Amino acid sequence: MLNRRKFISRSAITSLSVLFGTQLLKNKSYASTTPGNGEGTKPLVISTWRHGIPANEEAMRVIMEGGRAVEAVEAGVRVPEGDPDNMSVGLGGLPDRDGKVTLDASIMDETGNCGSVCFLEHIVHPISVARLVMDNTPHIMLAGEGALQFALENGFKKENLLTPKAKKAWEEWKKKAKYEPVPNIENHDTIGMLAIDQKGNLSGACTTSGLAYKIRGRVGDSPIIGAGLYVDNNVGGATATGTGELVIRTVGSFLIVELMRNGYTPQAACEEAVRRIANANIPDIHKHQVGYIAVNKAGETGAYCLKPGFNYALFVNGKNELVDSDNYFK
Ligand code: SD4
Repeated sequence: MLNRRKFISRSAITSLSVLFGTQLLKNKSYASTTPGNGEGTKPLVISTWRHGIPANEEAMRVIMEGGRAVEAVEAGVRVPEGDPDNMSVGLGGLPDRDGKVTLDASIMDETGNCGSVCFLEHIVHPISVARLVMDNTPHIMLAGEGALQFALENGFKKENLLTPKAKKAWEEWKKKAKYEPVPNIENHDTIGMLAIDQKGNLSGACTTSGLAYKIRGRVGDSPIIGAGLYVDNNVGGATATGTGELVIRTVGSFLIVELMRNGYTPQAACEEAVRRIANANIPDIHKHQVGYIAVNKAGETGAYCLKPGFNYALFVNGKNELVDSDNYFK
């Protein structure tokens, strides 16, 4: 039980942070200059990178047929997962430095339920395994061998995910990189997706083969609830792409949702989360990319990234378009 002194000091801290938060909101540099799509239109699907366009298409089809947002995001991100030409998600993803494809994925629904898998091998659709963890177990995250065993017990097929194209890229990398891990590989991109269905409910999904040529066993932000993905149906959702280590250490997606809870627009919240990373004294920060997308309960969207090059797909009002994100390092 809290004693009185502890209670008072905790209340003081809470009041200070509330005051500080209010002050941040009044401070112009923390207010958004980019209003997202501003319209707040629903239903809506938003997802990271160009592969978000066909993924959004599938997610919106599910929503228009009356499906739940959680069903839509699962169906949507399965599109790039199953595409052998997509070298950053599921089948055909670039391997770790030992030539093994290891996958991370997470999903979160409108009730706050969530599930994830990490360091999973041989399964084309890790997002569907994450959904089963969420729906059919008392747990949230399954890892490696155990996640694979669970998938196989539930009817998933064991497959070779290393396509000839990804194997060739890995062999080339080994020659030049002399087997050194690298912090970030351009064009190696996760799909994070957020959707609002016809009932106005929010869900999200995030799936990736992680950083290319990572050390075996490395897990990124994508399967970590609060880092790579977070959804609160009363507030909004956020998801991340880029160097997962930077997202994990700043708990990026949870931060964005909490900022929105405190009155930030999705755009201002994404900007603040990127600013935290930019100001965190990270060596060689300019070598890294992190991109966030967010949506609030009203259907307003936002996106922001560290450096130029991040884009996202937004499907709203019958139009599914690729949008360039604004960035911190100009
Ligand atoms: C990770 N965030 O594993 C993922 C990788 C990624 O652009 O998104 N790369 O850290």
